[in-house]
Amino acid sequence: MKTYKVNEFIMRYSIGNPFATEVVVNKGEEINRKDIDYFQIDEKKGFRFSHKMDPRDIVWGLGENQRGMNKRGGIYISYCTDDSQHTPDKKSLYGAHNFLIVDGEVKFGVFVDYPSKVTFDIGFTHSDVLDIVIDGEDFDLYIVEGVSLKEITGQFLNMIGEGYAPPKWAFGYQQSRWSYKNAEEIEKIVDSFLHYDIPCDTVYLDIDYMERFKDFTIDEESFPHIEGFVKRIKNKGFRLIPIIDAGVKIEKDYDIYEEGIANDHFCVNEEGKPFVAAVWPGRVHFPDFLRPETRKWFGLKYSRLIDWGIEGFWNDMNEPAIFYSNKGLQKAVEKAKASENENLDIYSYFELRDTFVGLLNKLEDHKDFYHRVEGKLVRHDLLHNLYGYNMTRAAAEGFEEIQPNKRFLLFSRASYVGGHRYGGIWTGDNHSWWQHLLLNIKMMVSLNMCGFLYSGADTGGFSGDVNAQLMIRWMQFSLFTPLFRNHSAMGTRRQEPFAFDEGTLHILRNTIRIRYALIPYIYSEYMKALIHKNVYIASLAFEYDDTRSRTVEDQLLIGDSLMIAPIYEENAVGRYIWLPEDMLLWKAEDYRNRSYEIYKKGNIYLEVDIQEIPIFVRKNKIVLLGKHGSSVENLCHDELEAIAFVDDKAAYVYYDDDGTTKNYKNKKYNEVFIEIEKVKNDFEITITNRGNDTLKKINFEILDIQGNVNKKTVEVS
Ligand code: MIG
Repeated sequence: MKTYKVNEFIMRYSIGNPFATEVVVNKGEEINRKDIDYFQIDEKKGFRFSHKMDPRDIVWGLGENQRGMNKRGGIYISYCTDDSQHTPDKKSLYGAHNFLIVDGEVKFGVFVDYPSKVTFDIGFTHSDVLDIVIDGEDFDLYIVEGVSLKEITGQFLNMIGEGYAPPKWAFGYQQSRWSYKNAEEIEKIVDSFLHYDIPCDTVYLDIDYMERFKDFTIDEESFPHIEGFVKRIKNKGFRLIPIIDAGVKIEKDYDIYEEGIANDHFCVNEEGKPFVAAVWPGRVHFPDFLRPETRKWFGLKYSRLIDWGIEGFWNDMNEPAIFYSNKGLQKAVEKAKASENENLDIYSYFELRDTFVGLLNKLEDHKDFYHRVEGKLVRHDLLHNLYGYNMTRAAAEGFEEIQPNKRFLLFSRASYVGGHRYGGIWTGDNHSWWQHLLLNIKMMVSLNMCGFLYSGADTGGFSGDVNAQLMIRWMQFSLFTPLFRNHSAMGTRRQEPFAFDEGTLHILRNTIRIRYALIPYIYSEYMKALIHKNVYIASLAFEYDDTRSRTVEDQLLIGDSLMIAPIYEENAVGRYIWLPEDMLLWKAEDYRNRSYEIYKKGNIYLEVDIQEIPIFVRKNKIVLLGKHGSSVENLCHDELEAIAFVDDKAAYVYYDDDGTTKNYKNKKYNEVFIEIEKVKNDFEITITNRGNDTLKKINFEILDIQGNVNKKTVEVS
């Protein structure tokens, strides 16, 4: 073991010969130390790191995973998995996010940089022991120190590099569904949004747009004259976002396939021949995204769609998902043939059935193919968690060459820590279940801690039929997540806002409009979090240190000023809420008619009607609001509303930029500094404008602790 000091907060313990995942750039300076803080190490089989937890310790993190914000009580396995049944007993989902924080009297963070299987047993086997088991002997383990949850997270985010900024329009509402089968149907969706006057920025193209599920192709029968079509939809104010899958169809004369073969871009089997697996298009090869040459080749292919006028993509099936391999299928078929004349009983019947079911995403198949890393063959399962990460990296690196200064929308299903630099993620195939709304709420905290700020779930649920109530409650939550997309599976109940009854449509319209009205705040908070290496969504524990606040699992902080308490139970007419300090409640319904109530610190039961969204403004904080528009680009921000809850003094920095380029990286953004101070019985407002040429005035509604409202308008120069 070698020890390195990365900086004054972070130590790296390097075991064996770790694979270059390229997640951490600054590897630190070697120092002479042979023991590791916080953990006991057992090297018998693989490596086991054990830490004794205090009964009150909370364990945060692990990104995309099941269970609570507090991960205690479960086992979690980092091994990117395409499993569409996100039931509470599942140990792996699509991401591998090996960062956690033990938070108690003693606090520290751990990041395991290892691209294959890592098991986190967090008090499951022994209730007071955290065990991290690494199935390998070459990895880096980082220990991150700091005085608070917030500081440790900040140090970690700082170490893994600046996150991805989507274009500003990607903060609008997005409509998706698997089965929009042709151009006409897409246009009908677009026209419905316009007809019903519901803001929306994008419509998605799922696999239905491709010619027989082949990447970078278009089905010309269903989508004739694609360029003109993209333009027409764009003129109506919408962008089309196509899906790209990981597997490349094996088909003679399909140019991507031919080029891949000619230039050795595909993963290979033991004999060095391209590995064959089956996914959507039937048999495919997998591009070897771990090779820079292959990333470059594949990444530049996106230009084909960019030439049609496309500005955003989602990368799917990149765990990679495998329906079956030739070997697996052959075995299963042989088994079926052999049992043709058998009297299948309960055991043999289920065994036969499971042979077929088990063809999906088999670990054995991962051991049958290889990547070529610097001329050497490396078995896929040993690098598995880097596949989706590198597919998304390929796309991002491609965009960088195609249009270096343009921000594209990009997000992925599979991911690894570090992937947040290239794109966002969505949380895959959830269900239209209330439990998955709650899971979504909890997961946003750990995703943010791992850097995935641009993330969100399929709003309304992917599988299964959603009812109006769940759709409303889910929308009321997702309006706070940066990626705000309604997506559903083929064959399920339609879940566009206008697929419901009139009353529901009315509520959904108002809900989406609230999102658009909040864009000045949401975008500002997102970009500040990105630039300053903070989270955008956090648990209350990030700001409040009392026991009650530290254990609240169903309320969230959104940016610096807001706390939300979503409704996530069927037929609920209200809920219990913990107020960690005095707060101002805005029960949002139609954002243009606002009323407020002040609540004292403590527990409350709040009645919440179906059309209401409880939004709390924290003490001495300010939130900015504009008006809605049909799309983000149609928002007008020359006049803003400020809701402030001020005891003595409040301050806010309103960030904005061009929303389309990467110039913000060179400090080309504008900031408006707002300060409110209570002076005797009045409030003094100071505004300093650094470069915002749009904003002309702000209308303030300032509430004090007693609930007195003070209205003022201030010109901005
Ligand atoms: O096996 O492209 O998670 O969002 O709609 C299903 C079809 C493949 C899985 C994605 C989902 C997408 C679906 N895909």
